[in-house]
Amino acid sequence: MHKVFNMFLKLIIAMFIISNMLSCSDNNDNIDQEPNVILIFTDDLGYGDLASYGNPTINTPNLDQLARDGVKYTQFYVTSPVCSPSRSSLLSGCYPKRIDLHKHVIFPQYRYGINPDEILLPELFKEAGYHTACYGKWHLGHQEPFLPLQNGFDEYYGIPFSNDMSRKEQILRGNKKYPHYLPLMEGNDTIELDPDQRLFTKNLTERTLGFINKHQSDRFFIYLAHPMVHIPLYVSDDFLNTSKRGLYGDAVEEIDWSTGQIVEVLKELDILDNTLIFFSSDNGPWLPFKTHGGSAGPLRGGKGSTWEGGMREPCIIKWPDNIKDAPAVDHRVWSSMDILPTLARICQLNLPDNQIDGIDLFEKLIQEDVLFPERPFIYYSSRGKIEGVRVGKWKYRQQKDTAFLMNIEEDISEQFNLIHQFPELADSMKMIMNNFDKKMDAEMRPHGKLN
Ligand SMILES: [Ca+2]
Repeated sequence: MHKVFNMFLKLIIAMFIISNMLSCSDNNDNIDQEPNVILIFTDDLGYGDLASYGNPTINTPNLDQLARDGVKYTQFYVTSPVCSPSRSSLLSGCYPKRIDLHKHVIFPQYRYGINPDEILLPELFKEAGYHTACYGKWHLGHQEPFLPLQNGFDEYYGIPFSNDMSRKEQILRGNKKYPHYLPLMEGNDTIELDPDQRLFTKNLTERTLGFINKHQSDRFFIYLAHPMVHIPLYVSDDFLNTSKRGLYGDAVEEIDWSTGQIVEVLKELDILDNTLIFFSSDNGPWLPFKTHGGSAGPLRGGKGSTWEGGMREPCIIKWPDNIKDAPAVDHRVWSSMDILPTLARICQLNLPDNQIDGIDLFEKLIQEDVLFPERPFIYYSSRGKIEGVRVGKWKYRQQKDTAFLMNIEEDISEQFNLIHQFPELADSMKMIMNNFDKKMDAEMRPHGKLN
């Protein structure tokens, strides 16, 4: 048994090292001009919530068009089934545990956040001369050292944590003693408490369009992190009662509208061809909220769980025309941690000195018939506990005393536990998972803390 495991592990490590070496080659032939980048990151949107991912009742024509003009990824993962840890990976390229942000979300009473010493994606863009803006939900710490302006963004407008962490909203839900207000922030200043959430999507879109207009002749990086469709759901009057899927559908459709507006402005300014647009969500749908939560489509589970529904997300990328000749549907496995190093390659940014977990997939992403490097993908629970690993088509998952082994490619809904058929494989994967976690324990860098 031990022999099988050792061989399996050695094979994976060797493949990982080789692929890292390959992806570090210096070929930027396809890039003759560094593109603008817009990352659109929604909140709690499920794998099955867009028409292009099979939703029958939510109309998302603009996102569907983006998927047709670009690439639709079917096996894109985030690193946590909840907000703060997942967001930390997108901007740092690391597993949340490496930067000590794995233990659930940051609540208003907490006094920690992303360590200001971590070098985040916006800092890389800023250093390379890009104009940078963050609009929407931050959730990586709400005291000044942790906020966007101190971490690479020229501009920030939005809320520093989740939209349900609001006194007004909690009172509506019967929680009369809730002491915290939801700040609406402009830069480092709070400009309003418990703001009117019906205007969120619209206002954030206007900010985004304004920034694009202002910097149309330069290069820009925009992180548009919609607070929707996290509960409580709100839409502007134009979208209220307009979808077949109730308020949740209305909110998704307003985000779809927003994306359409952005594409339209880029087109008008004649910079769409040289802009990379990425669209995804921080974690899966919040299922207990029933019709106010989304759908993971064929995937099992949702927000908060390490079943696929919690961590596999819709992902669409509209590539700049000179980089990739889309369209395509891409079934290869990758994650939000790979965004930072891949964008660093495309946009000629210097990588951080600190170790990261994501890898530069540029060379492979622009080709359609090559495999991505085989490497384990690790599933951490909402509270940062190790719960699973995926290697190729196999997923091992352990929750409390129950262990599962699933063939994810043949069993997308995780209905068939094959652990008794392949006990040695399960043992090997469990070992990979636990060894990875030990490595993270040893290499973890501290989060930022107020005295
Ligand atoms: Ca979320």
